[in-house]
Amino acid sequence: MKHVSIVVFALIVIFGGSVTAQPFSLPKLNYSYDALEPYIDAQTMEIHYSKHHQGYLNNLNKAVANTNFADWTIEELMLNAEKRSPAVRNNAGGFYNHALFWEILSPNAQKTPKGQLADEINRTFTSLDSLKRLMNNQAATRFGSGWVWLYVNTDKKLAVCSSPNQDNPIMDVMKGNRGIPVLGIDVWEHAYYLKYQNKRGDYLNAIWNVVDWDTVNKKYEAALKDPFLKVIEKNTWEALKNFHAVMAQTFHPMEDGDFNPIRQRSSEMLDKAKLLSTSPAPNSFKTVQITNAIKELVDGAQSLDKLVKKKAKNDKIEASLTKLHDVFHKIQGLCSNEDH
Ligand code: MN3
Repeated sequence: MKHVSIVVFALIVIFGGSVTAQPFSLPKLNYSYDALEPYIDAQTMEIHYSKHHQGYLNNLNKAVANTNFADWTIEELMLNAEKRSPAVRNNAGGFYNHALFWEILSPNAQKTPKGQLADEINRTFTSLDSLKRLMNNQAATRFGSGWVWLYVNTDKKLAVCSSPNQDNPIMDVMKGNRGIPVLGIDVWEHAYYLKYQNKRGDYLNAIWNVVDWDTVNKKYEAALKDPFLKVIEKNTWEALKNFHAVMAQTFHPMEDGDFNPIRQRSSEMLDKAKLLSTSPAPNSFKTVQITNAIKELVDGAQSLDKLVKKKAKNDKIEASLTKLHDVFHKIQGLCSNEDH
């Protein structure tokens, strides 16, 4: 027994230590470096996977080590990329984007989409060929390094966009093009230069031969149910964000005993609450519960503003703002997936 516990303890020290130091690891490549020949050459594949992707991974692990976001998932890092360092943004993107890229490429690629994805492509882009033309065009006109994306947006519709560097539609930095990627094409020179040199267009025409629509189809079905789609929908609800800003900048000072911000901004808070109630909510949040909670928010902001205008005492203001803060958090909770 004693020996067993010593061995278990030693294993915990060895593996437990390495897991916390290196939260992310390189996903396995499911085919050999030469498997995508002649469309993507073996040397490009080897350098791209073992040097570039490995490099993003190493730098990501370095960038998150010993930070307060060291245990965040890759999605959480990307959803909150704007406030992180460029090292986190670039390497989280580089790590995630390449993992997706290897996954959607295959030497035995299914050449056309099927089922619901095929219907959606025809409905949105008229045909697979016109989708390819649109993506090739966005890839060709992307200045410098970047990606072109087919993604599911917050209305659960397909959309195409391109991004600079290693950004992608999950990231908060991608204003107006947010969603879950289902197909990404790397248009950095490191993805094609050895074989195609400056002829990015030839690389783009060739790569469709190894894009596996069977995998893209699975990505599409998963994206429609992805809980992060709802997080993006909530985070892009401008009226809610604008109300939140005034709430945060008045409630927290009040908690510290400073009533000046709320006494100066109660009418602004009422205006933001009214805007929230009159502007259309995102599709997922058009529920009776949320609509009623927003009405409650407008009523609460109205009473608070009246108290401020009457120059009421601090304890009255505090009770009213605390109640309003609770209503706001009720709305936040109703918009999140707190039920699972
Ligand atoms: Mn690359």
